[in-house]
Amino acid sequence: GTAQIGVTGLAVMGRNLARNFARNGYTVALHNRTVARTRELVEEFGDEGDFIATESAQDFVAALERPRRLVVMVKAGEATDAVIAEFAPLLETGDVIIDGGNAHFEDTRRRERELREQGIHFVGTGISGGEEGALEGPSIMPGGSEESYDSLGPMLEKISAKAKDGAPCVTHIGPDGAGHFVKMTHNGIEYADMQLIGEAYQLLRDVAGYSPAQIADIFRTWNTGRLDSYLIEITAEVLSHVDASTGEPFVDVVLDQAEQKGTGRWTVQIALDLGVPVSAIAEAVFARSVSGHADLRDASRHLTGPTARRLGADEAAAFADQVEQALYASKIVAYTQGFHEIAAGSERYDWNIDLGEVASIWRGGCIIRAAFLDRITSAYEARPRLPSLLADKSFAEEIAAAQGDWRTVIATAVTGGVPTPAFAATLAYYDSLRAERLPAALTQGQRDYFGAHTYHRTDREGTFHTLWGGDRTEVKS
Ligand code: 2AM
Repeated sequence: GTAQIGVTGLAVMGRNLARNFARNGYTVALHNRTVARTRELVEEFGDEGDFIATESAQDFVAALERPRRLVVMVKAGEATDAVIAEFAPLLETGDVIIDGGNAHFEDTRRRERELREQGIHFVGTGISGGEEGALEGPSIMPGGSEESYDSLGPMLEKISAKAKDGAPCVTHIGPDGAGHFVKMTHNGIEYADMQLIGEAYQLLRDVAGYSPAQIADIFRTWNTGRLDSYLIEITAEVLSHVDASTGEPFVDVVLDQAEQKGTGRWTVQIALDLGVPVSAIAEAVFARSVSGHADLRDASRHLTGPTARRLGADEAAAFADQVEQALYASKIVAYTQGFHEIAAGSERYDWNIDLGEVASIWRGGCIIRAAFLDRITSAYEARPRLPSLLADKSFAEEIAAAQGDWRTVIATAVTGGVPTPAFAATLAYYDSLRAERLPAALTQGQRDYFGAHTYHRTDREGTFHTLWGGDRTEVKS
């Protein structure tokens, strides 16, 4: 065969990825279960590059130069297993299967193990940037073997997004499921970022009294500063959009029940298993869940709250500046939590993930791309073993400068009855980490009282238990 890469699964993500490869000068073999999709792609976009359209698994495999590189772009789950089962018997030692779907990293670990026995490299790959990213240059997070990256890396570097300094937004994340784990956490961070932006919007609306159009302008201003990011940019676009059929702000005619596909939920489930406190991501997932409980919300509308005090114009402008501070501080904490989860996953599964590289390849192409990620990259470059982003001096200083406003904004939300679960969770995390003493000592006492679960002391080595039901003497256990 003569194709350097093949793509099977030609729905919009697969189609755009195939076109991206072709536009970058690669010969791309095409395959799809339903052949009409393959024909459509060639009809519509065939002049963009060299495509080899195939109509059977055998022809597809035969079209590929060796070692073969097949990108699978089907729905995560059973479809991925079905496609692997179809192609694996046709492949040979050294061939590479790339799964570009949003697979659960545990599935990726299993598939990698099974295919490795056959001598096939399985590269679970996170791809972020949506449909446009797939076509114009996504952020790419490949896992799998080092060897697979040797043959695949240069091609991925070519089709990937480039950061402002020209660096390709792709790196070999680590073995087996590392790439899909990092993509999962990327999405978790995205949930937190979106929720924080949503809470900032709600405060500007309900406390400051700004209209969606005015808030769009505020976000546009923020987007010229340290909050410069794709999510802030599109938030301004959504907020300034007016619904054609009613003339109302678009955001006022959309049903306020957020949906989710699962990667945010996975991020939290895995964090629970790893014992990593990703409270901002958890609150973001729960906030979507709360929004979707229409019956519960209907039944609760009569519950009382405080009477909101609307701010005057000068006060509102000052408050908007404070919300910017709060959003920035909360964002630092949300990313701190997400990177902690990646570090914990890397430790648990022996992936040896370079956190600075992860921040670096998120600088372009992906949904959470932001000027801020340059800062995270620098923080890890300065100290590769940084235990937490909050341990970085410049982030700590920025939070120190923001924290007065951060606290005021959250206090205002609480007294005004505006729900800000993610803002509050990030501040609580920050204060928990700073605290000299936590009530965990009391928790240990309670556990020892009702369950003889024992405790450690601050002043002596050993495990202790107090005879709560007896004379309350302390015994070593
Ligand atoms: P289709 O066009 O034949 O439906 C997104 O659904 C993509 O995944 C489509 O290209 C779809 O092919 C493909 N797909 C879904 N389930 C599949 C399966 N079990 N085997 C092969 N391709 C599948």
